[in-house]
Amino acid sequence: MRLIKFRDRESGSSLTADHSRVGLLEGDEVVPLGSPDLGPSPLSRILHAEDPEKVIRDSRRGSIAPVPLAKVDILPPLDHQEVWGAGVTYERSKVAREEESESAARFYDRVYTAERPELFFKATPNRVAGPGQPIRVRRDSRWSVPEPELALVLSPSLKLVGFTVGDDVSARDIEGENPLYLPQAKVYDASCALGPVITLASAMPPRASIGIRMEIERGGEVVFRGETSLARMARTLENLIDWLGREDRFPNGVILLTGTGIVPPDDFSLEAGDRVAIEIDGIGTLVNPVARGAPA
Ligand code: DO4
Ligand code: MG
Repeated sequence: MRLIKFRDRESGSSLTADHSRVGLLEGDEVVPLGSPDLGPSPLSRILHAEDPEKVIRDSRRGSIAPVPLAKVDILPPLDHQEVWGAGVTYERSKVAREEESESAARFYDRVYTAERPELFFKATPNRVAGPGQPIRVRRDSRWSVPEPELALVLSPSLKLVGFTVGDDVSARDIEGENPLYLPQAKVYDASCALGPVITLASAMPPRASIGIRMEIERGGEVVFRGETSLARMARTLENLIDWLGREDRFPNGVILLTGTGIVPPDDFSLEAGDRVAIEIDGIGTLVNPVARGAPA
């Protein structure tokens, strides 16, 4: 089952009313989940239930006619969850970070092999772009990249309920200058993208077979293409979840980005007008244009 958070295009983008709804993505149609019991945070209501599939089946019963996907705006698949990130979980990320950071290079090797993973706060929901919405390059960065990452959707009890595609957009020059600048390299408006759907954990392919691919287009041409596989991650998902939950509670659930295994070459930086497409098996493709400057 693939859940989608959406808004009918006709309802406009009024700031005073939340017209968001949740549905099931089936082919190129969205089956809206209609039950009023789902309340004001319907996505969380489903994902945090004891048995999400039962809630979906029950709320599907009274549901209205399917809507063509082409007629809806897809929203980021979260309500009130914080987004956290894990880092240096693939060798490729370790090597790239060692190269970008002269003075702090040894810290990346140390965290790659250490028992404790790197975990950092990444975004509040208002900093997250949905499918088709611009991700941003900071105005004070000359070297920024997208980071395609498998994102875990965790309930308040840290049960792994689903998966989505994540982009941990990062300013490599700011991160490389001094590790104390990491929050500025990572956390700013539209520095994170999520979507297009949440695939329930029960519907995902076997972990070892999950491929992750990224393509970046500039002026209609592909300027970077890369791929990796979840099998190349140096840690287990359960290890990351365990560390995340040691001293923090997440009453609204939490999204955890699991680190990147695809890093463009060092002479590549995102530019305004680029188009980033990240595909993960079992979930789909998250596409975002790139902007620089103040968010709309
Ligand atoms: O410390 C750097 C962040 C690493 C990261 O975001 C990643 O490996 O994906
Ligand atoms: Mg990352």
